[in-house]
Order: sequence, then C-alpha cells, then structure tokens
Amino acid sequence: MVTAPNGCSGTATKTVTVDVSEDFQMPADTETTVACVDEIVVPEPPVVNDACGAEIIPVASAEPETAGCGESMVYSWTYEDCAGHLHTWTHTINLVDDEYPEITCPNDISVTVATGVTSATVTVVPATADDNCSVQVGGVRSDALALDAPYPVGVTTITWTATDWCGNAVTCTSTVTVKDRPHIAGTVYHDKDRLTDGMVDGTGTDGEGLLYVNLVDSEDLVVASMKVNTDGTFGFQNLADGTYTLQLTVHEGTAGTAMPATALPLNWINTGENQGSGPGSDGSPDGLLQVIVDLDNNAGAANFGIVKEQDVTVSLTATPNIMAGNTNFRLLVKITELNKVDTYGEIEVIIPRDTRWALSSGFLTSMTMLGTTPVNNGDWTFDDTDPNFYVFTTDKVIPAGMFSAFGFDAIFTPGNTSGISTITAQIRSGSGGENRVNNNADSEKIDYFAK
Ligand SMILES: [Ca+2]
Ligand SMILES: [Ca+2]
Ligand SMILES: [Ca+2]
Ligand SMILES: [Ca+2]
Repeated sequence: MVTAPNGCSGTATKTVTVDVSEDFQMPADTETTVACVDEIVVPEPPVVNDACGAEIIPVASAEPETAGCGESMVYSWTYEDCAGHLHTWTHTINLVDDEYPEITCPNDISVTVATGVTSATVTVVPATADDNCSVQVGGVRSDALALDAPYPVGVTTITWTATDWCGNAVTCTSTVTVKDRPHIAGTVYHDKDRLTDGMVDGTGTDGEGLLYVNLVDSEDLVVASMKVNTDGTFGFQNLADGTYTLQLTVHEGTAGTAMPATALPLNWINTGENQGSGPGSDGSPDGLLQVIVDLDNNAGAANFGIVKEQDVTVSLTATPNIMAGNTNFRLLVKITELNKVDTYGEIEVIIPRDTRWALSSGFLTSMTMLGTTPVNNGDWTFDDTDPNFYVFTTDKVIPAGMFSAFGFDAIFTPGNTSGISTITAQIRSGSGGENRVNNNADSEKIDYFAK
C-alpha cells in the first residue's frame, strides 16, 4: 500500500531480481615450510564474500594430524554460498629439518684400578647436543655393557650419538681407560733336562699339588700367597710398585707374617729360576726369585724350574746259585724306577769280574727271554773292555715306576775249591737322573764246591 501526500492511496508492485548465476572469487591456496613441530601455526581462513558481497562463513575440515619430519599437513576450509557454489581453500605446512645437531663429547677419563680388583666404577658425564628443534643423546660402550657398569682394565670406547627429531644423527667418541697396577705371573716347570739346555722350561707342574708361591716384600714379610695351579701357573695382580721375592715352597704363607721356610716336596729339587723367556737362571737354584715391578714393568714370566728326582734300584738273580762243579747258570739284572718319574739320561750298571765265572756265550742283544723271564737286552749295550768290570749301559728311558731287565748265560768254574762267592750289580751314581744311592747295589750269594 502506497499513500500519496494528498491522501490518495493505491497499490504498486516492484519486482527485485537477484542474479544467482555469478560465482564468488576465492584467494589462492597457501603453503609454508617449517623445521620443527613447535613452529607450526594453525592458519586463519581468509574472509570470502559471495557475489553480492555477503561474507561466507567457511566450514573447517578435520584438523590434520601432526605430521612427521619430511611430511606435510594440509588445513582445509569449504566455502559455500546460498546458490550452492562450493570452493575449498587449503594451507599446506611442510615439515623439513635438514639442520644436523651439534654434539659435544665429554673428556676422556683415565683411572687406575684399585688393588685386588680388575675393574673400576667410573662416573661418565654424557655428551651434550644442540639442535634447531629437539635432540636426544645416547651412548654405547664398545663392550656393550651399560654406561654405569664397572669398566674393565684397558680402554673402553663410548660412541655418543645425538639424533634430532628428524633422524639427523651425529656421533663422537670418548674413552674410559682403566690402568692396571703391576702384576706378576709365571710358571713352575717340571724341567726334566734341568739347566743342561740353559733353559728353565719343561711341563708346567704343581709339584703333586703341594706347592705354593709366596709373594714376599723387601722386609721378608708375606704379601700374598697362592697355591700353584695344576698347569704350573701362578700370578699376583694389582701390586704396589716395588721389589719382591717369589718363594716356591710347600708352606702356604700368611699375609703380613714372616716368610715360611723354603722347601720342596719329597724327592723334588730346584733346578733354576729365571725371569723372561730367554735362557739362563738367576744364579741360585734355591726356590727364590727376585722381581721388580712398577706401573710400566710387569713381571710376566717369573719362572721356576724343579724336577722330581728319579730313583733307580737294581736286583740281581743268579739261577741256580749253588754251583756243584762246573755249572751253567743264568744271571738276571733288573733296573726299576721307584719314584714314578721317567728316567733321564744314561743308566750304567757294572758287575765286578770274578775269575770263577764268565759269560758263556757273550751278551746277546737279540735275546728277549732268559729262561722264562722276559728281558730287554736289545735296549742295553755291553762293554767287555774294562779289566775289572762288566759294564752295561742303556740310553733308553725307563718309564715312571717301570723296569728294564737284561740277562745272559754264564758258567761257574769252581775248580777244586769250595766256598761262598758274591756276584754284585751296581748302578753308577747319577744314572737316569737319580740321586738316592743307598739302593743302587744288589748281590747274590753263590755257594760253590768241586764236584
Ligand atoms: Ca635438526
Ligand atoms: Ca731345561
Ligand atoms: Ca734363586
Ligand atoms: Ca737309587
């Protein structure tokens, strides 16, 4: 209804046509690159008007999940006007961290091990690192143990790695050196050839399980004592610098007390001592060896030579031992090792000559049986040149606790006499490496008479 100023009124109609065919304009999508997650800024969507100038309220898509390094995040909004025109606007954030961390390694550490142990507890300060974003630092030991586990004597390397959130990694290394204290090690040898070769050597022995090595200081007080290992080895670790005497003895020393007597097991003797692998001895085969150690000089081959002395004995048997007129008889000589040690060196047996008897057919090295008794004639050599003795020798080893026998046929010629004669076999002193001489002769009493 329209009313004129003069009071007339009437009806008028105006038609307004809105043109909805025109689309609205969108700004360009945007894109940015950041290095770190904490640099991500959630964008504001741009203000967009429809073709008529009215502001369109955008609808946000779901916010993207936080991306990893090298990935992108896309934020998106949808704009729609009343005519159904639809547009999307996006903002892309690229995550790129190509800046490597900077790492700083801790200083190398060097400690000396405590006495009596072989490792040290060391406090290790970790490496530090800087990065434009975030960084983590870890250390790995060359022996794969935990960083706070004790460090063994020697050099342990720690490889430190700084890794940023993008996986950019740099490394550096530091070392933990645990220095040893002086040590002494050596071996007790059963030196069967003694010092004839100039060497303290042979097979390691613990002297039938009876031997100790006592470490004695310059005031003759025992520092430490240990039983010799079955293979002859012994050792003392983490010692103070100084001059020591090593004592090989059957007596276990007590730390802090005077050194005990020096003595070997029964039948054993010292053959020499030396330090180092070369020839020679310390000049006094007495079970004592002086060594000097400091941080730079360990005594790695402090060696003792000992030998269990052999003991050979002889028995002599004449069969028969009653001679009625001219009589054939057999003489059997048996050499037995008693100390259960292989003989070493030549064995010589002498039998004094006697005009009343003689070998009837010489000494037969091919003989293996004398009557019913086995003999080892092939191992023995007969020397018939001495005017006073029959001499028999062998270079063969009589194994520990075993024997070797030889024998021959002989004839006794009493003539017109009768009486008692004695045949004696005697082992030469030192035969086969032996030293006990009070069992080195045996005699057989012969009763003889004319027929
Ligand atoms: Ca970085
Ligand atoms: Ca030797
Ligand atoms: Ca000595
Ligand atoms: Ca003997």
